[in-house]
Amino acid sequence: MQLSSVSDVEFDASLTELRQLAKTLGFEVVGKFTQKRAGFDRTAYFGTGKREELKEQILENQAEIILIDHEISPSQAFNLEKEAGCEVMDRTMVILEIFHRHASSRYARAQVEIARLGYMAPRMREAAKEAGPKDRGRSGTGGRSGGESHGELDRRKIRDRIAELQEELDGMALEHKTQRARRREREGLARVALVGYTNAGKSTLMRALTRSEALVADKLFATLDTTVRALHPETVPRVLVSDTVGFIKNLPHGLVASFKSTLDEALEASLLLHVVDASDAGFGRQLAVTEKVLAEIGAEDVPRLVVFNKIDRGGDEAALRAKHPGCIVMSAKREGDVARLREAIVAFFQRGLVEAELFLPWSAQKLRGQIFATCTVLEERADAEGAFLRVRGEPEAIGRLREQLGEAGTIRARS
Ligand SMILES: Nc1nc2c(ncn2[C@@H]2O[C@H](COP(=O)(O)OP(=O)(O)OP(=O)(O)O)[C@@H](O)[C@H]2O)c(=O)[nH]1
Ligand SMILES: [Mg+2]
Repeated sequence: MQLSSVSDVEFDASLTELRQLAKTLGFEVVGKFTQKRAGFDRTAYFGTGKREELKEQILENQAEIILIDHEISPSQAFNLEKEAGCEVMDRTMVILEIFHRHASSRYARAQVEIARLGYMAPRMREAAKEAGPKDRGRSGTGGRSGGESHGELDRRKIRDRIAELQEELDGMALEHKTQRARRREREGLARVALVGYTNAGKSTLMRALTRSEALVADKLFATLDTTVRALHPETVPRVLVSDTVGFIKNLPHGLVASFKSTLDEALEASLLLHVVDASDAGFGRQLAVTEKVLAEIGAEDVPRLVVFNKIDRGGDEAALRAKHPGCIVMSAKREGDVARLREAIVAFFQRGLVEAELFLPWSAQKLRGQIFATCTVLEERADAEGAFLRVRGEPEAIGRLREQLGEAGTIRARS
């Protein structure tokens, strides 16, 4: 339904996206049904006359599901479903369903389940209220693949389940945090996170930059888990790149909340690569949505590099450069472009580096590996007591080495 506040272009883009979401779920779109209206009908989303038309179109196309490009209330969904005689899924439900299908790790599965339970609870109440005690097997709106019938669970059980999952998640989040802290300790602070709208090409860039096997697919929300890999070929200091879950317009609130911890990865990065699909006519909106979500999770101050990707498929390179100074315009499919991006990343991390001289006594050789992992060694001399190393690295990394070398090591930061 097109509300009067929504332009035609915006409306079309949103419906195209819904079509893509449907495709991701494996649905075949058989018809499109739109209405311009000042507001939603409170009973059943569409107005009475329009609902009659819709019913006809459903019969004609033998449609099995109606996808609504808004989040609608449980009673609207229920009434529309009853009247149209087929299942109704709203945008939120569609997105939750995709997340549900794509979640593979224990962590992502728990996050998605919390969001789904939060969404389903009021809808199941509605269904139970309307259906009466006889029809208890019904799982409510869009309960298409609920697995075990959540319709059976009463409110309290749902609350308990959410609490239980939350506890499990908190435990895992703590574990992740410890892992991250350990990684930071070991490998330094050079962290880059790929963020951006879903399908922009984040995982493709992850693969190209780290030569890893990240999952790439022409689907929305192919990636739900954060993965971390080192930039390849390796640099000194090692730069770690993480791939994150994509964003979308009207990301369901439950998902924003439950994926926050996954996105902590982005928060802890020193640099965000904001990947944008330059070939998409609606990239401006996608860019804005991503910025908004980044602000919501508190990452608005992390330095970022805007990467306009898929330029091989179209887009106005000169206009992009003029409008976004300092941006990178590229195609993940071109090796030369990926190399340029890599250079830009490395340059970012080398900006703040300092040179220092460091004395490593023969008794402290076990620190040698750490020095080579976190700094570039520019020169090395040895004498009877140990080795002198002239190194370049992050001030923090050098500070850490200084602490560990203690009295024995002499370090003079030259900046
Ligand atoms: N032509 C072209 N296609 C690209 C480019 N980069 C990525 N793609 C394609 O775009 C699709 C989506 O790529 P992904 O890397 O999975 O996108 P993503 O941002 O990780 O998406 P989500 O994980 O769903 O958020 C895939 O079919 C890629 O092959 C590019 O520079 N040019
Ligand atoms: Mg991905």
